[in-house]
Amino acid sequence: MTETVLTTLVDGVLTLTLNRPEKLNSFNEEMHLALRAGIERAHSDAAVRAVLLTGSGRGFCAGQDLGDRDPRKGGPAPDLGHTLETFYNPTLRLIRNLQKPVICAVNGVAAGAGANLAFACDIVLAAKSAKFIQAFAKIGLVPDAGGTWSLARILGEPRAKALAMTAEPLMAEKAADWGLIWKAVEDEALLAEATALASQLAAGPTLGLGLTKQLIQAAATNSLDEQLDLERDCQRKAGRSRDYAEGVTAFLEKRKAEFIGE
Ligand code: T3D
Repeated sequence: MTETVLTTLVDGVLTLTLNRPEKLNSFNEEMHLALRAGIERAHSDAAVRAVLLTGSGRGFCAGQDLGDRDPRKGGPAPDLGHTLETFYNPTLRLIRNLQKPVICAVNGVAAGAGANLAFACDIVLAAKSAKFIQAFAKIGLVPDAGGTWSLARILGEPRAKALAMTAEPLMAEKAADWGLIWKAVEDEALLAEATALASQLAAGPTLGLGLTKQLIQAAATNSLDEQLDLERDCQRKAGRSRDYAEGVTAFLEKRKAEFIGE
């Protein structure tokens, strides 16, 4: 049977490739579980120092597989709250709580929960031809997978509401201009550029990068006082790491630091 998520680990980069290209990598139950298992591995496996998430074929991810939601098959309406609680929400939380960088390479259309999965990642690169669509309004749903949270926080209410209510596609370059993603790159360059970035981060001071992620995420809800305290605590931890000692030593010895991620 074809794997719904392809997994490789090379030089500390765990690459997870959504792999249902004939359905634009939309989520069925198997792919949900496989993606979650990949992120869980990133949590527990010290050999993983960065994650790269991308998709096979011409799309990144078209959200939930609507073939599995066909009302014409009869029966009671599905409990979509249950599917969010069981599948999307745990994965989103795992990505946000992972103390390692998660890079997303959006290789093509990202629709519905597929778009919002990308926005949950730490650094998002997209092919210039890629577009982000809050497709939910077209089928009578609300944005999920953290979409209302990401869009409102990053873009503010006017743009968040317009994107969510119109389901108008947002092209990658405009998404970058609006600060929703890190950058849009030439289609042919996407995977190489995203892999190079993931490799760079995987060779970095993992503990410090994880703490940096935690700090920036906490800033959205912390007061300045709370944030200053958290920076103090995180810096204390970072200052005790072997990578900090190596970084300073390498600087003083005028050589490149060799971080071990501890
Ligand atoms: O249900 C729950 O558990 C709650 C959670 C919900 C989360 C959600 O994500 S809800 C939103 C679901 N997604 C959508 O509504 C998007 C549906 N797809 C589209 O609107 C379009 O496919 C795209 C705009 C993404 C791309 O359009 P286009 O013209 O480039 O491609 P296409 O021809 O529409 O799609 C190509 C194939 O992929 C096609 O199959 P076929 O006809 O060649 O056999 C199409 O049916 C299939 N496909 C695309 N998206 C989905 C899908 N099949 C199942 N589910 C999909 N979401």
